[in-house]
Amino acid sequence: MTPDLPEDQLVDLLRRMLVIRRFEESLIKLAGDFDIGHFHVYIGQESTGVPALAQLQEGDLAFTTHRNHGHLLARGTDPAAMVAEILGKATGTNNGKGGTLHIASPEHGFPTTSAVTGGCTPLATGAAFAFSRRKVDRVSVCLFGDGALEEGSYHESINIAALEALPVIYLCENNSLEALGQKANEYPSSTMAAAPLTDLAASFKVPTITVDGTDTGAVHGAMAEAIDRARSGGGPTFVEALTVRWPGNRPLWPQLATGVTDLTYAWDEGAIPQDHSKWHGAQDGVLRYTRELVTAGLVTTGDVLALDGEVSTQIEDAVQFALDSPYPDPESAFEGVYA
Ligand SMILES: Cc1ncc(C[n+]2csc(CCOP(=O)(O)OP(=O)(O)O)c2C)c(N)n1
Ligand SMILES: [Mg+2]
Repeated sequence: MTPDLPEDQLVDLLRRMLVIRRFEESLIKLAGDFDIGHFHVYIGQESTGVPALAQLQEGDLAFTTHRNHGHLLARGTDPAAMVAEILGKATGTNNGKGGTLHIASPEHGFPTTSAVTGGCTPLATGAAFAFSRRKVDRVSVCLFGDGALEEGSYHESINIAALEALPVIYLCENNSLEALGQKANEYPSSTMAAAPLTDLAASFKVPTITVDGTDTGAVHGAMAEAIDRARSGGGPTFVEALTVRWPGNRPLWPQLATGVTDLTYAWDEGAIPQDHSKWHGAQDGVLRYTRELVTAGLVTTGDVLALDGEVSTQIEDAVQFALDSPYPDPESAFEGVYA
């Protein structure tokens, strides 16, 4: 379903999802020519991060993970500065010193990225603690994968959040739907004794909501409820968004396993190839949301292709900007170092 929002905002959500999709596809291609270190892409979870984060207000904070690119882009961080950062260029969000795993954009509400699994839970909870003590009307969103629930920091954090009724939302992006545990040559996710995962919040008396992470409207509604509870002094909420891992995210390094996304698959079922037909037909949240907007008559197929063209040009320009940018001066190596 589509979120309960005015038409221009519905189209803006699609634009943000396409920015993420084209950004990540470009990055995978770029990584063939550059050693950017180990990186993770957000393909397959755009329909969770975008409706969840686009409704935050200025001053609200979000704490992300190794799979951070989509979260930062969802709140409007400049893709050009992000590609530059990932390539280690001086024009990057963090002057090329952070790389993919440590992108920060305080002006977009991301004070830091912790790529340590479970690292974001104390950070997000601490920010909410500060909001609560200083009595400021702000919320903190903790974004993490199902794997973070294996870490002790999660349990300590949610306990304090529950006791103190902190304005924090724990958004667990559970992408293990089809592959619980680690398979040979695949990237690990979680192996939990607890099931359902919401038990790990309910036991702390924290309200929980489970949604289909490919359902933009459902994610938007769940987050609206959670944000409202946090802002009105009702304390934390645990939202679990279920997705399957994108086939290109199953190997240790991302691969364009399903090719560059062809948006015509959203309205022309006959065009969907046999390979990965389940992904294109039912599991890709971006195609699902596009299909919903077209079916509801909110956009035409021509509008979608025009929007995608604009976004693709924006991302091509971002990549070119990063490639043309200089590396930092060696003299700057000790700037921003605290000892
Ligand atoms: C403390 C810690 N242990 C191990 C890793 C290596 N690691 C990086 S991502 C990852 C899997 C995380 O799974 P999940 O949190 O479900 O996120 P997903 O990759 O599925 O989005 C692991 C184990 C790490 N970054 N930090
Ligand atoms: Mg996972």
